[in-house]
This record gives sequence, C-alpha cells and structure tokens, in this order.
Amino acid sequence: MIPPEILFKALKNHGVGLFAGVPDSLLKSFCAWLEDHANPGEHVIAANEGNAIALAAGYHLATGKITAVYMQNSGLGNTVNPLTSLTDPEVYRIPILMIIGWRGEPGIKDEPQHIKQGRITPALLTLLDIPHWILEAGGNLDVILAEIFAALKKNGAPAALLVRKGALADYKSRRKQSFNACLKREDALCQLLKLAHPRDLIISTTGKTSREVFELRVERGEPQRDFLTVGSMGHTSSIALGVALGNPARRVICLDGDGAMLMHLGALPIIGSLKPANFVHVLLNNSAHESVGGQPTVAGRVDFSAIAKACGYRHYYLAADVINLEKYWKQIEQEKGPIMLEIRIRIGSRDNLGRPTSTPEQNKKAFMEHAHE
Ligand SMILES: Cc1ncc(C[n+]2csc(CCOP(=O)(O)OP(=O)(O)O)c2C)c(N)n1
Repeated sequence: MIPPEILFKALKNHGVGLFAGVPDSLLKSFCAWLEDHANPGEHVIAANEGNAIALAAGYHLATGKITAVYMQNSGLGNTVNPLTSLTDPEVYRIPILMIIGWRGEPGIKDEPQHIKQGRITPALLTLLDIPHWILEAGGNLDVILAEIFAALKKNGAPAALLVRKGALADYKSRRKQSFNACLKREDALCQLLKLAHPRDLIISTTGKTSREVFELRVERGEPQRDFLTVGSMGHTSSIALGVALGNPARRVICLDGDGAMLMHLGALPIIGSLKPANFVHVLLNNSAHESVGGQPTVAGRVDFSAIAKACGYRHYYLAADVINLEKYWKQIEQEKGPIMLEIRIRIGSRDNLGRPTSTPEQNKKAFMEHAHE
C-alpha cells in the first residue's frame, strides 16, 4: 500500500502547485494527509467536482502549474462539462491531474449506486480522450507518475490516476469536531422520525443519512417507505421538490447534508421561488463529509438563515438539541413551506452501521406506494 505522504511528496516533486477536490472514501487517507499537511492556500475542498476542475483551470491560467484534482468516480459526471468545454485540447487545452477513487470496480463487491459508474469509468475517460493509469497496492508509483506527467506535458491536457480500493495506506486526521453539538446525526434522525407524521413523504440524502434512516425504520418496526437517495449527491432537494410539486396534498421532508446541499446550492432559489407550501428542508449540518471520512466543509461558517431567506424560503429555524427540535417542529406544523430547519450535529456514527438490504427499485416501489396511499 502506498502511504499518502509518499503520494503527496511525489506530486509536489512533479510540480503540483494546488490540490483540490471533493472527498472520497477510497482516497480518505490522502484527503486527511492534505488537511493536516498542505500549506495554507495549497488545498481546496470544492463544492463539487466540476468546480474543482474549473478551479484547477484558473490556477493554471494564473501560474502555468498543474493542480491535482481528487474525486470519487461518482463525481465524474459533474466534471464532464468543464472537461469537454474548458480543459479539452479542442478548446483551451489545460493540463490537470485527476486522481479518481474507483468505486464499483468490476469484480469488487460494492453498493448498487456504484456498479454502473465503476464499470464505465475507464471507458468514460477514454471517451473523453483522457489517458489514465491505474494505481494499486503493489503499484510502482514513481514509474506511473513519470508516465502521467510526461503525458500531461506532452498533451497539455488532463490525465487521470484511477485509484483502486486498498491502494493507499491508512492515515487518520488530527481534525476536531466542527460544532460543539450534543446530537449525532442518528440522534437527530431518530427524533425527526418520531416527530414526522406517518403520511409525510421523506426523501433522504446520500451517504450515512440514508443508511441510518433505513436502520431506524427497522429498529422502530416501521415499513421502509422513505426514498433513500443512495447516489446523486446534492440532488435530494430537487427530487424532494419534484415530489412536493407532484403531490401537494402531502408534506414532504427533505433530509439533506451540508456537503450535499453545498454541492448543488443552486437548487435552493428554485425551491424558494416555487414556494411549495408542503416542503420542509432539514439540513443536518456537521460541517463535514462524514460519510467518506469526515473531511470539513465550509458549512460551519455559512449563514444558512440568510441563504434560506434570500432564496425565498418562508421560515428558517436552527436547533442543536432535542428540546429546540421539538419546539420548532411544533411551529413548523403550523406554517406553510418552504421551511428550512438546520440542525447542528456532531460528527459520529455507529461502527456497525449497515446498508439498505432492499434494492433501489424495491425502495422506489415502496415509496411510490406510500406516496399514492
Ligand atoms: C457526485 C459525488 N461526489 C462525491 C461522492 C462521495 N460522497 C458520498 S457521501 C459524501 C459526503 C456527504 O456529505 P454531507 O452531505 O455533508 O453528509 P454527511 O456524510 O456529513 O452526513 C461524499 C463526498 C458522491 N457520492 N457523489
């Protein structure tokens, strides 16, 4: 296995001037190393992978240097537009080193949302004319990087390092909790499931939120009727908006994460301008991408009250404990949406957290039956 510091130092020796990206579980030790050791201004955690590519392009325009942009392969879709219309040799020809965590690699067991993307990742890079190299546990990093940087220099365009599961050695970050909050995400979700009406339509975000909602329903002996957005990070609020518009007679509760909300923040003014009265947008804010390793987001420094108001939400509440959560929920019951309820939570989840045992299609069917009752 390759220690993350070796990768970091080798990239710097090759002249990488900036590191940017969206965290991934397969790359979490590298992300953690960057957090602890990159110089100020040398590492940016972007809101989405397309933004990271554009940022890398801008950095190259200013310095002539290469940025290493890391991401999970789920984020490739977000990069296709800037890769084809900005950095491509047929447009501005800008070199970028992409470091991609290869979830769903064929032959390796993974969750349903990763299978298709894992299968098409190399072909997608080929289609985009992006030469790519595979990094695995026993791989010769020096040789691979020499070849990649030679290609980056020769083509002046993006090249990619596809990182297999287990290629990088462990490293734990020294990071601390963002908020001094008492509730963990699962505690907040447990309260919300108690407060919600059985007829409410719940749509939950990517990562541990959906896994916890699934397990909490099992524990509570209740049917699985919530829509679990296992992939499509950042799109949960738009899915929920579609549900709210299509089913105005039912209250829709969107359970969002801060990383996910920031990823496609543009959904908020659309919700605010359409003003679905049945829309409650819960933001579970731990100021981190906890599901993939706890890397920080900027959400701890963002005024979501101002954002909600500016985007046209009718009400905003901030809770950090059960007493306030219950108090504000009583108010929410009386009011018209869209309403944003931010809940400040601490990082942390149980070690034995499972994954949905039903398939996404079974989940969809159960949700639709519930929605049509
Ligand atoms: C487009 C895309 N990029 C990255 C990922 C990997 N990923 C899955 S969950 C997650 C973190 C989500 O963070 P947040 O919404 O704050 O929720 P938390 O994990 O903290 O509960 C990331 C980065 C992904 N699934 N899709």
